[in-house]
Amino acid sequence: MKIVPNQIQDTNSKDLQSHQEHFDFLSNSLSKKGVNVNSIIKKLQDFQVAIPSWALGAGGTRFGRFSFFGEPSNLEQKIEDVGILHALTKTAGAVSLHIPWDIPQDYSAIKELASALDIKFDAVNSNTFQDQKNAKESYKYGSLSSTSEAVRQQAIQHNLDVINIGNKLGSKALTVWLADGSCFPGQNNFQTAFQNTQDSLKAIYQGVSDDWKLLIEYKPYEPNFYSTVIQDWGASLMLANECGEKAFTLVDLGHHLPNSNIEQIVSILQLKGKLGGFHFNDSKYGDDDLTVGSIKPYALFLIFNELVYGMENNPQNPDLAWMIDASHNVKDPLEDLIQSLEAIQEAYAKALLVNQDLLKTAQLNNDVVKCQEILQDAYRTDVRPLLSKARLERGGALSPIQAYRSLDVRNSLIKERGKNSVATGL
Ligand code: RM4
Ligand code: MN
Ligand code: MN
Repeated sequence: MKIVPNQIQDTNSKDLQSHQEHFDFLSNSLSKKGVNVNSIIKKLQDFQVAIPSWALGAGGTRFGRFSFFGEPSNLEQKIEDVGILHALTKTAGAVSLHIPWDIPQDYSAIKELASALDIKFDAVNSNTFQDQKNAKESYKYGSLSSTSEAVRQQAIQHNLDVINIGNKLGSKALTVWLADGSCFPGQNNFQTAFQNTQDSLKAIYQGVSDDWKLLIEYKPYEPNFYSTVIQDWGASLMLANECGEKAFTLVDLGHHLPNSNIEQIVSILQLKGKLGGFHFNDSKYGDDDLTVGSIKPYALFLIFNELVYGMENNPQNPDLAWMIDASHNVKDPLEDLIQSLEAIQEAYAKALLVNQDLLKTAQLNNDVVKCQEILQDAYRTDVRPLLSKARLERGGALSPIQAYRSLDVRNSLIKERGKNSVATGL
Protein backbone atom coordinates (compact mmCIF):
# COMPACT_ATOMS: atom_id res chain seq x y z
CA MET A 1 0.00 0.00 0.00
CA LYS A 2 1.20 3.46 -0.87
CA ILE A 3 -0.44 6.64 0.35
CA VAL A 4 -0.64 9.30 -2.37
CA PRO A 5 -0.61 13.06 -1.67
CA ASN A 6 -4.24 13.53 -2.74
CA GLN A 7 -5.47 11.18 -0.07
CA ILE A 8 -3.65 13.18 2.58
CA GLN A 9 -4.93 16.49 1.26
CA ASP A 10 -8.47 15.15 1.39
CA THR A 11 -8.16 14.08 4.99
CA ASN A 12 -6.59 17.44 5.88
CA SER A 13 -9.25 19.57 4.22
CA LYS A 14 -11.88 19.52 6.93
CA ASP A 15 -9.42 20.59 9.63
CA LEU A 16 -7.52 23.21 7.70
CA GLN A 17 -9.37 26.22 9.01
CA SER A 18 -9.23 25.27 12.64
CA HIS A 19 -5.54 24.42 12.26
CA GLN A 20 -4.89 27.85 10.78
CA GLU A 21 -6.66 29.54 13.70
CA HIS A 22 -4.64 27.62 16.26
CA PHE A 23 -1.43 28.24 14.38
CA ASP A 24 -2.03 31.99 14.02
CA PHE A 25 -2.75 32.34 17.71
CA LEU A 26 0.39 30.45 18.75
CA SER A 27 2.57 32.04 16.13
CA ASN A 28 1.49 35.54 17.22
CA SER A 29 2.11 34.93 20.88
CA LEU A 30 5.50 33.32 20.22
CA SER A 31 6.53 36.11 17.86
CA LYS A 32 5.71 38.65 20.57
CA LYS A 33 8.20 36.82 22.80
CA GLY A 34 10.83 37.16 20.09
CA VAL A 35 10.65 33.56 18.87
CA ASN A 36 11.44 32.98 15.20
CA VAL A 37 8.59 30.62 14.36
CA ASN A 38 9.70 29.93 10.80
CA SER A 39 13.11 28.79 11.90
CA ILE A 40 11.55 26.38 14.39
CA ILE A 41 9.30 24.97 11.69
CA LYS A 42 12.28 24.49 9.40
CA LYS A 43 14.19 22.66 12.14
CA LEU A 44 11.22 20.39 12.78
CA GLN A 45 11.01 19.58 9.08
CA ASP A 46 14.70 18.75 8.93
CA PHE A 47 14.56 16.45 11.94
CA GLN A 48 14.23 12.92 10.54
CA VAL A 49 14.11 9.82 12.70
CA ALA A 50 14.95 6.32 11.49
CA ILE A 51 12.45 3.51 11.93
CA PRO A 52 14.05 0.17 12.82
CA SER A 53 13.16 -2.67 10.51
CA TRP A 54 12.27 -4.84 13.52
CA ALA A 55 9.63 -2.50 14.92
CA LEU A 56 7.04 -2.83 12.18
CA GLY A 57 5.48 -6.03 13.45
CA ALA A 58 4.09 -6.84 16.85
CA GLY A 59 6.71 -7.13 19.55
CA GLY A 60 6.44 -9.79 22.12
CA THR A 61 7.52 -10.80 25.56
CA ARG A 62 8.78 -14.16 26.68
CA PHE A 63 5.17 -14.86 27.68
CA GLY A 64 3.50 -14.29 24.35
CA ARG A 65 3.13 -12.33 21.18
CA PHE A 66 -0.13 -10.96 19.85
CA SER A 67 -0.19 -9.90 16.22
CA PHE A 68 -1.89 -6.83 14.87
CA PHE A 69 -2.25 -8.64 11.55
CA GLY A 70 -1.13 -7.66 8.09
CA GLU A 71 2.46 -7.45 9.31
CA PRO A 72 5.19 -6.91 6.72
CA SER A 73 6.67 -10.32 5.97
CA ASN A 74 9.70 -9.18 3.99
CA LEU A 75 12.02 -6.21 3.71
CA GLU A 76 10.12 -4.68 0.78
CA GLN A 77 6.94 -4.62 2.82
CA LYS A 78 8.78 -3.18 5.81
CA ILE A 79 10.07 -0.34 3.67
CA GLU A 80 6.56 0.20 2.37
CA ASP A 81 5.40 0.55 5.97
CA VAL A 82 8.09 3.12 6.66
CA GLY A 83 6.86 4.84 3.48
CA ILE A 84 3.38 5.04 4.98
CA LEU A 85 4.76 6.54 8.19
CA HIS A 86 6.84 9.03 6.26
CA ALA A 87 4.01 10.05 3.92
CA LEU A 88 1.82 10.88 6.92
CA THR A 89 4.37 12.41 9.29
CA LYS A 90 7.17 13.60 6.99
CA THR A 91 9.58 12.88 9.85
CA ALA A 92 10.39 9.20 9.26
CA GLY A 93 12.66 9.54 6.25
CA ALA A 94 15.02 6.69 7.18
CA VAL A 95 15.11 3.00 8.00
CA SER A 96 17.60 1.16 10.17
CA LEU A 97 18.19 -2.47 9.25
CA HIS A 98 18.89 -5.28 11.65
CA ILE A 99 21.11 -7.98 10.21
CA PRO A 100 20.49 -10.90 9.74
CA TRP A 101 16.76 -10.29 10.19
CA ASP A 102 16.62 -8.06 7.13
CA ILE A 103 19.29 -8.90 4.59
CA PRO A 104 18.30 -7.46 1.19
CA GLN A 105 17.96 -9.99 -1.63
CA ASP A 106 18.05 -7.53 -4.49
CA TYR A 107 20.01 -4.44 -3.50
CA SER A 108 19.15 -2.21 -6.41
CA ALA A 109 15.43 -3.00 -6.14
CA ILE A 110 15.45 -2.22 -2.42
CA LYS A 111 17.33 1.02 -2.96
CA GLU A 112 14.95 2.05 -5.71
CA LEU A 113 11.92 1.31 -3.57
CA ALA A 114 13.34 3.28 -0.64
CA SER A 115 14.32 6.26 -2.72
CA ALA A 116 10.88 6.39 -4.40
CA LEU A 117 9.45 6.71 -0.90
CA ASP A 118 12.09 9.29 0.08
CA ILE A 119 13.66 6.94 2.64
CA LYS A 120 17.37 6.71 3.42
CA PHE A 121 19.29 3.85 5.01
CA ASP A 122 20.47 4.86 8.43
CA ALA A 123 22.77 2.89 10.76
CA VAL A 124 22.90 -0.88 10.25
CA ASN A 125 22.65 -3.04 13.37
CA SER A 126 24.54 -6.27 13.97
CA ASN A 127 23.18 -9.16 15.98
CA THR A 128 25.41 -11.39 18.06
CA PHE A 129 22.81 -11.89 20.77
CA GLN A 130 21.19 -14.85 19.00
CA ASP A 131 22.66 -17.88 17.32
CA GLN A 132 22.25 -17.77 13.58
CA LYS A 133 21.13 -20.71 11.50
CA ASN A 134 24.03 -22.98 10.56
CA ALA A 135 26.53 -20.90 12.52
CA LYS A 136 29.54 -22.82 13.66
CA GLU A 137 29.92 -21.16 17.02
CA SER A 138 27.32 -20.29 19.66
CA TYR A 139 26.88 -16.96 21.46
CA LYS A 140 25.38 -18.60 24.51
CA TYR A 141 28.26 -17.40 26.68
CA GLY A 142 29.04 -14.19 24.84
CA SER A 143 30.25 -12.96 21.48
CA LEU A 144 32.81 -10.16 21.22
CA SER A 145 33.77 -10.79 24.86
CA SER A 146 33.85 -14.58 24.65
CA THR A 147 36.72 -16.52 26.13
CA SER A 148 36.81 -18.53 22.90
CA GLU A 149 38.81 -17.00 20.11
CA ALA A 150 36.73 -18.81 17.48
CA VAL A 151 33.52 -17.28 18.85
CA ARG A 152 35.06 -13.81 18.91
CA GLN A 153 36.29 -14.20 15.33
CA GLN A 154 32.85 -15.27 14.14
CA ALA A 155 31.26 -12.27 15.88
CA ILE A 156 33.85 -9.87 14.46
CA GLN A 157 33.30 -11.28 10.98
CA HIS A 158 29.54 -10.86 11.35
CA ASN A 159 30.01 -7.17 12.14
CA LEU A 160 32.29 -6.75 9.13
CA ASP A 161 29.64 -8.45 6.97
CA VAL A 162 27.04 -6.03 8.30
CA ILE A 163 29.26 -3.10 7.34
CA ASN A 164 29.47 -4.57 3.83
CA ILE A 165 25.72 -4.79 3.57
CA GLY A 166 25.40 -1.23 4.84
CA ASN A 167 27.93 -0.04 2.28
CA LYS A 168 25.86 -1.41 -0.55
CA LEU A 169 22.82 0.49 0.72
CA GLY A 170 24.44 3.82 1.52
CA SER A 171 24.39 3.49 5.32
CA LYS A 172 27.09 5.39 7.16
CA ALA A 173 27.15 3.77 10.58
CA LEU A 174 27.27 0.42 12.34
CA THR A 175 25.51 0.11 15.68
CA VAL A 176 26.80 -2.57 18.00
CA TRP A 177 24.68 -3.61 20.92
CA LEU A 178 26.19 -6.45 22.94
CA ALA A 179 24.15 -8.73 25.13
CA ASP A 180 27.41 -10.10 26.54
CA GLY A 181 27.69 -10.42 30.28
CA SER A 182 27.09 -12.93 33.01
CA CYS A 183 24.16 -14.20 34.98
CA PHE A 184 25.97 -15.25 38.13
CA PRO A 185 28.83 -13.94 40.26
CA GLY A 186 32.07 -15.62 39.39
CA GLN A 187 30.85 -16.72 35.95
CA ASN A 188 33.04 -14.20 34.12
CA ASN A 189 36.30 -12.46 34.74
CA PHE A 190 35.26 -8.81 34.31
CA GLN A 191 38.66 -7.66 33.11
CA THR A 192 39.07 -10.44 30.55
CA ALA A 193 35.56 -9.88 29.21
CA PHE A 194 36.17 -6.14 28.85
CA GLN A 195 39.59 -6.58 27.31
CA ASN A 196 38.30 -9.12 24.79
CA THR A 197 35.46 -6.79 23.87
CA GLN A 198 37.89 -3.92 23.38
CA ASP A 199 40.12 -6.00 21.12
CA SER A 200 37.15 -7.28 19.12
CA LEU A 201 35.75 -3.78 18.66
CA LYS A 202 39.15 -2.59 17.50
CA ALA A 203 39.19 -5.35 14.90
CA ILE A 204 35.73 -4.27 13.71
CA TYR A 205 36.87 -0.65 13.70
CA GLN A 206 39.47 -1.58 11.09
CA GLY A 207 36.57 -2.19 8.73
CA VAL A 208 34.93 1.19 9.38
CA SER A 209 35.75 3.51 6.49
CA ASP A 210 36.48 7.18 6.99
CA ASP A 211 32.97 8.41 6.28
CA TRP A 212 31.46 5.81 8.62
CA LYS A 213 30.85 5.72 12.36
CA LEU A 214 30.94 2.91 14.86
CA LEU A 215 28.18 3.44 17.44
CA ILE A 216 28.58 1.56 20.71
CA GLU A 217 25.36 1.04 22.66
CA TYR A 218 25.25 0.29 26.39
CA LYS A 219 22.66 -1.33 28.61
CA PRO A 220 22.81 -2.20 32.32
CA TYR A 221 21.11 -5.59 32.30
CA GLU A 222 19.07 -8.04 30.24
CA PRO A 223 19.46 -10.64 28.89
CA ASN A 224 22.24 -11.07 31.44
CA PHE A 225 21.15 -10.32 34.97
CA TYR A 226 24.32 -10.13 37.02
CA SER A 227 26.71 -8.18 34.82
CA THR A 228 26.81 -6.70 31.35
CA VAL A 229 30.13 -5.99 29.67
CA ILE A 230 29.08 -2.63 28.19
CA GLN A 231 26.83 -1.67 31.04
CA ASP A 232 26.87 2.11 30.97
CA TRP A 233 28.00 5.23 29.13
CA GLY A 234 31.36 5.17 30.89
CA ALA A 235 32.17 1.70 29.55
CA SER A 236 30.92 2.67 26.09
CA LEU A 237 32.95 5.89 26.07
CA MET A 238 36.11 4.08 27.17
CA LEU A 239 35.69 1.61 24.32
CA ALA A 240 34.93 4.36 21.80
CA ASN A 241 38.01 6.28 22.91
CA GLU A 242 40.13 3.16 22.56
CA CYS A 243 38.83 2.53 19.04
CA GLY A 244 39.37 6.04 17.71
CA GLU A 245 37.73 9.14 16.36
CA LYS A 246 35.09 7.36 14.25
CA ALA A 247 33.71 5.53 17.31
CA PHE A 248 30.97 7.03 19.48
CA THR A 249 28.61 6.25 22.30
CA LEU A 250 24.98 5.54 21.52
CA VAL A 251 22.37 6.38 24.15
CA ASP A 252 19.17 4.35 24.25
CA LEU A 253 16.64 5.95 26.60
CA GLY A 254 15.56 2.62 28.05
CA HIS A 255 19.07 1.47 28.86
CA HIS A 256 19.49 3.14 32.23
CA LEU A 257 18.81 2.20 35.77
CA PRO A 258 15.82 4.02 37.27
CA ASN A 259 16.28 7.75 37.92
CA SER A 260 19.51 8.08 35.94
CA ASN A 261 20.03 11.65 34.82
CA ILE A 262 20.04 10.98 31.08
CA GLU A 263 20.07 14.66 30.14
CA GLN A 264 23.35 15.07 31.97
CA ILE A 265 24.81 12.04 30.18
CA VAL A 266 23.97 13.37 26.71
CA SER A 267 25.22 16.79 27.65
CA ILE A 268 28.67 15.63 28.75
CA LEU A 269 29.04 13.23 25.83
CA GLN A 270 28.38 16.10 23.44
CA LEU A 271 30.89 18.27 25.24
CA LYS A 272 33.44 15.54 24.61
CA GLY A 273 32.30 15.15 20.99
CA LYS A 274 31.40 11.50 21.60
CA LEU A 275 27.63 11.25 21.33
CA GLY A 276 26.97 9.45 18.05
CA GLY A 277 23.47 8.05 18.16
CA PHE A 278 20.25 8.03 20.04
CA HIS A 279 17.48 5.46 20.46
CA PHE A 280 14.06 6.75 21.51
CA ASN A 281 11.51 4.89 23.60
CA ASP A 282 9.97 5.29 27.04
CA SER A 283 9.88 3.16 30.13
CA LYS A 284 8.64 2.85 33.65
CA TYR A 285 10.95 0.14 34.92
CA GLY A 286 13.73 -0.75 32.50
CA ASP A 287 14.12 -1.48 28.82
CA ASP A 288 10.34 -1.44 28.42
CA ASP A 289 10.44 -0.07 24.87
CA LEU A 290 7.16 1.81 25.29
CA THR A 291 5.88 4.61 23.08
CA VAL A 292 8.14 7.67 23.26
CA GLY A 293 6.72 10.29 25.63
CA SER A 294 4.04 8.00 27.03
CA ILE A 295 5.46 7.83 30.56
CA LYS A 296 7.96 10.64 31.16
CA PRO A 297 7.40 13.44 28.65
CA TYR A 298 9.06 16.05 30.89
CA ALA A 299 12.23 13.96 31.12
CA LEU A 300 12.22 13.70 27.33
CA PHE A 301 11.91 17.48 27.09
CA LEU A 302 14.86 17.98 29.45
CA ILE A 303 16.93 15.57 27.36
CA PHE A 304 16.02 17.47 24.21
CA ASN A 305 16.90 20.71 25.92
CA GLU A 306 20.46 19.39 26.31
CA LEU A 307 20.50 17.93 22.79
CA VAL A 308 19.45 21.29 21.34
CA TYR A 309 22.10 23.05 23.41
CA GLY A 310 24.68 20.57 22.17
CA MET A 311 23.60 20.81 18.54
CA GLU A 312 24.00 24.58 18.76
CA ASN A 313 27.12 24.82 20.92
CA ASN A 314 29.17 21.68 20.34
CA PRO A 315 30.54 21.66 16.79
CA GLN A 316 33.01 19.01 18.03
CA ASN A 317 30.10 16.56 18.22
CA PRO A 318 28.92 15.01 14.92
CA ASP A 319 25.33 14.91 13.64
CA LEU A 320 23.46 12.23 15.49
CA ALA A 321 21.83 9.06 14.17
CA TRP A 322 18.27 9.26 15.54
CA MET A 323 16.21 6.10 15.77
CA ILE A 324 13.07 4.85 17.49
CA ASP A 325 13.79 1.61 19.33
CA ALA A 326 10.45 0.45 20.64
CA SER A 327 8.38 -2.68 20.77
CA HIS A 328 4.64 -2.82 20.22
CA ASN A 329 2.80 -5.38 22.24
CA VAL A 330 -0.73 -3.99 22.50
CA LYS A 331 -0.88 -1.21 19.90
CA ASP A 332 -0.89 -1.29 16.12
CA PRO A 333 2.87 -0.87 15.47
CA LEU A 334 2.33 1.84 12.89
CA GLU A 335 0.04 3.85 15.16
CA ASP A 336 2.52 3.40 17.99
CA LEU A 337 5.35 4.67 15.80
CA ILE A 338 3.26 7.66 14.70
CA GLN A 339 2.68 8.52 18.35
CA SER A 340 6.40 8.21 19.05
CA LEU A 341 7.32 10.41 16.10
CA GLU A 342 4.85 13.03 17.31
CA ALA A 343 6.22 12.90 20.86
CA ILE A 344 9.78 13.35 19.58
CA GLN A 345 8.83 16.37 17.51
CA GLU A 346 6.88 17.82 20.39
CA ALA A 347 9.77 17.54 22.83
CA TYR A 348 12.15 18.95 20.23
CA ALA A 349 9.87 21.91 19.47
CA LYS A 350 9.49 22.71 23.15
CA ALA A 351 13.24 22.53 23.66
CA LEU A 352 13.70 24.91 20.74
CA LEU A 353 11.46 27.38 22.61
CA VAL A 354 13.79 27.57 25.60
CA ASN A 355 15.30 31.03 25.64
CA GLN A 356 18.96 30.09 26.00
CA ASP A 357 20.13 33.67 26.58
CA LEU A 358 17.69 34.27 29.40
CA LEU A 359 18.53 30.89 30.87
CA LYS A 360 22.22 31.66 30.82
CA THR A 361 21.68 35.00 32.58
CA ALA A 362 19.48 33.39 35.20
CA GLN A 363 22.12 30.70 35.75
CA LEU A 364 24.86 33.32 36.13
CA ASN A 365 22.71 35.15 38.67
CA ASN A 366 21.97 31.92 40.49
CA ASP A 367 18.30 32.72 40.04
CA VAL A 368 17.14 29.16 40.50
CA VAL A 369 13.45 30.08 40.40
CA LYS A 370 13.85 31.92 37.12
CA CYS A 371 15.76 28.97 35.59
CA GLN A 372 12.83 26.70 36.34
CA GLU A 373 10.32 29.26 35.04
CA ILE A 374 12.17 29.48 31.74
CA LEU A 375 12.27 25.73 31.22
CA GLN A 376 8.69 25.18 32.27
CA ASP A 377 7.35 28.10 30.27
CA ALA A 378 8.69 26.34 27.18
CA TYR A 379 7.49 22.93 28.33
CA ARG A 380 3.96 24.13 29.01
CA THR A 381 3.52 25.66 25.57
CA ASP A 382 1.19 23.62 23.38
CA VAL A 383 3.38 23.31 20.30
CA ARG A 384 1.16 20.96 18.34
CA PRO A 385 0.08 23.65 15.80
CA LEU A 386 3.80 24.08 14.92
CA LEU A 387 4.12 20.36 14.28
CA SER A 388 1.00 20.32 12.11
CA LYS A 389 2.23 23.32 10.18
CA ALA A 390 5.63 21.69 9.60
CA ARG A 391 3.94 18.57 8.25
CA LEU A 392 1.37 20.45 6.19
CA GLU A 393 4.03 22.45 4.37
CA ARG A 394 5.76 19.20 3.40
CA GLY A 395 2.57 17.51 2.22
CA GLY A 396 2.05 15.45 5.38
CA ALA A 397 -1.07 14.99 7.48
CA LEU A 398 -2.37 17.58 9.94
CA SER A 399 -3.12 14.70 12.26
CA PRO A 400 -1.25 11.55 11.21
CA ILE A 401 -3.18 9.24 13.53
CA GLN A 402 -6.53 10.52 12.31
CA ALA A 403 -5.43 10.22 8.70
CA TYR A 404 -4.10 6.69 9.29
CA ARG A 405 -7.44 5.69 10.71
CA SER A 406 -9.60 7.42 8.15
CA LEU A 407 -7.57 5.87 5.34
CA ASP A 408 -8.14 2.52 7.04
CA VAL A 409 -4.48 1.61 6.54
CA ARG A 410 -4.35 -1.48 8.72
CA ASN A 411 -7.31 -3.12 6.99
CA SER A 412 -5.81 -2.41 3.58
CA LEU A 413 -2.58 -4.04 4.73
CA ILE A 414 -4.46 -7.07 6.01
CA LYS A 415 -6.25 -7.35 2.65
CA GLU A 416 -2.96 -7.09 0.77
CA ARG A 417 -0.79 -9.32 2.94
CA GLY A 418 -3.26 -11.60 4.60
CA LYS A 419 -4.13 -11.70 8.25
CA ASN A 420 -1.39 -13.98 9.43
CA SER A 421 1.73 -12.58 7.82
CA VAL A 422 4.43 -12.23 10.42
CA ALA A 423 7.37 -9.81 10.60
CA THR A 424 10.86 -10.99 11.40
CA GLY A 425 12.45 -9.59 14.53
CA LEU A 426 12.28 -10.18 18.22
C1 RM4 B 1 18.40 -4.03 22.41
C2 RM4 B 1 18.99 -2.71 21.96
C3 RM4 B 1 19.30 -2.66 20.51
C4 RM4 B 1 18.28 -3.33 19.66
C5 RM4 B 1 17.85 -4.65 20.22
C6 RM4 B 1 16.75 -5.29 19.38
O1 RM4 B 1 17.86 -3.93 23.70
O2 RM4 B 1 18.14 -1.66 22.32
O3 RM4 B 1 19.45 -1.33 20.08
O4 RM4 B 1 18.93 -3.57 18.44
O5 RM4 B 1 17.40 -4.48 21.54
MN1 MN C 1 18.56 0.32 21.32
MN1 MN D 1 16.81 -1.91 24.17
